[in-house]
Amino acid sequence: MTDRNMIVLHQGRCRAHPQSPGKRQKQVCLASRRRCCGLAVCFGLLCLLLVISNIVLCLYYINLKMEKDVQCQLRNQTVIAKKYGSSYYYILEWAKTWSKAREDCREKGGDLLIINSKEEQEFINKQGINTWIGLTDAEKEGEWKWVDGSALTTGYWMSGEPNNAGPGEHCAVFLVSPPALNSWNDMNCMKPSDCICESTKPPLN
Ligand code: MAN
Ligand code: CA
Repeated sequence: MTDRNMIVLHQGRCRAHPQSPGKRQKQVCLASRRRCCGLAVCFGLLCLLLVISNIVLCLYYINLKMEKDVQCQLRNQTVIAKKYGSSYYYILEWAKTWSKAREDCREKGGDLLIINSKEEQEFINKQGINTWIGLTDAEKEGEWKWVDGSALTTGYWMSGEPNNAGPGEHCAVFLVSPPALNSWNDMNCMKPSDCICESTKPPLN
């Protein structure tokens, strides 16, 4: 006869089977209770395991989502690409140093903006964004050169600029202004500014 044949579970309590002998009944009952407790503990542990795995999965998902958001923001960094004349102009948001701005422009297939005409100067002014331009005198003070290596011929400096006023004022920044034709300042290259890049082809993603 098996244990199962000798006990009856009645309202959660262990009762002897009417046909089982007394002492043996008690032992079987105890064993059965232990087994019940064991099962309850196992079930509890299983539940705990499920809760923990749910928490881990949730955290993993949140983490993934955050990473995705950052990637999206990075991708949205290139705000516009406008065609003007034979060039594309695209704006890199988020202020950065002159060198970093240049690096980011180059990564997208262009370079910092070069202003070759009065019309281009006015076009940039209309964009309403203060921006680094691809002009520097870092090699030799007062000798302004564009990033393509050409020397500056016509400059649209603000009145009194370039004045090399503070340390590291070796990079030109375009400050949106009326009048549109006087908007450049030489500024410390390490200061942050937004930037407009220029390229002959649409910017790379
Ligand atoms: C003032 C002027 C500029 C100079 C900046 C530096 O605006 O003197 O020439 O570049 O300060 O912040
Ligand atoms: Ca200056």
